[in-house]
Amino acid sequence: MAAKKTTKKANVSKEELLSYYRDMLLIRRFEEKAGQLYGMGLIGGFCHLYIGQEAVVVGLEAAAKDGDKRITSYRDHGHMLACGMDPNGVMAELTGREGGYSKGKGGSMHMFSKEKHFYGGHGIVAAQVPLGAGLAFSDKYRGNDNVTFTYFGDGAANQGQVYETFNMAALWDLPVIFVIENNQYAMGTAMARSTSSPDIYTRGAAFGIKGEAVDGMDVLAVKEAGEKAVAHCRAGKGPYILEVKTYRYRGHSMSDPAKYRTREEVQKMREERDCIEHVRDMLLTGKHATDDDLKAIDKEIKGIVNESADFAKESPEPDVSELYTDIYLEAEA
Ligand SMILES: Cc1ncc(C[n+]2csc(CCOP(=O)(O)OP(=O)(O)O)c2C)c(N)n1
Ligand SMILES: [Mg+2]
Repeated sequence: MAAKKTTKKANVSKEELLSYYRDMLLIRRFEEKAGQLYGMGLIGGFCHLYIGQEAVVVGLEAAAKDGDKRITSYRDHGHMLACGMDPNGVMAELTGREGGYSKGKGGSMHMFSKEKHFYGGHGIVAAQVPLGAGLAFSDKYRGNDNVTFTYFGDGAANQGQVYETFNMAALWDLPVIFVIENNQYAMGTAMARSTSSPDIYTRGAAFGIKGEAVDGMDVLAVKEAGEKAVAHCRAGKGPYILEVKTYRYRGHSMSDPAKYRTREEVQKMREERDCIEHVRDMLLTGKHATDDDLKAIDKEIKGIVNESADFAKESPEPDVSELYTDIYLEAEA
């Protein structure tokens, strides 16, 4: 189960709360729409939705600055939207269309944005972890103060390459934040069946890497922990581990019937711990927004998501000649 509710009396402005609400809602509605398009056969292959985990990326993006990098697994749509990538380009990539971020040739798991410093989208479990350390190495080498957010799951945390990476990141004081999105399951395997210790964040101790666990259903707690980790990295103190306790509401991918957990378990999380409802409550009880204000935001988000779906349906499929492009880097003359 995710960590207990930990929100202290929040020192947060109305504007901040509204922006977190908006950003988390955009991810949720976008993912719901992606699920629908998948059901209609417009999205092929695999599709891993991020519903339930929205507070993780939104909280951490609130702690980031321009120039910081991010890299993650296949469950990546939320990360792309949270760092400001265009919903139209993301949705069109999901449907394999020319207007997509990889011109329709990459799909859900292979999208990148140089402009937003988003380095994918990786289908091989934990492959992004050494790559993330490499990105951080490049910043250290260049002598700037950027940090790299390297996201991976509780299942990925059991991969050997994670520990090879921890060693190098600590040895070279790389400015990388290892964000373990602990959503309690790796495909159909509950964490207790695969992982020897429930506290994954302690696994950096052998390498001298500081770590902490955070309530991932609370966007403010995530942001606060993110700011601490970022300050550590920017000060040149090396890597930091954040184990963010979260929960995915949907199956592992769209083809997962999720028979390994009860409906009641999912329902309980939705009803008692939902990250969007939590901010909604704060906005209403703090009188920062009225029901009508929130309805207007909901409407605006729905409009953005519907537009992205229309764009994704209307954009043409890539031309056959595109099979031969973007394979090798063209040498400059
Ligand atoms: C090296 C490798 N082994 C196995 C798989 C199959 N696989 C895909 S996702 C996954 C589970 C990963 O779970 P976790 O790291 O907790 O991430 P989550 O899906 O929960 O976000 C597995 C075993 C793979 N893609 N790559
Ligand atoms: Mg997991």
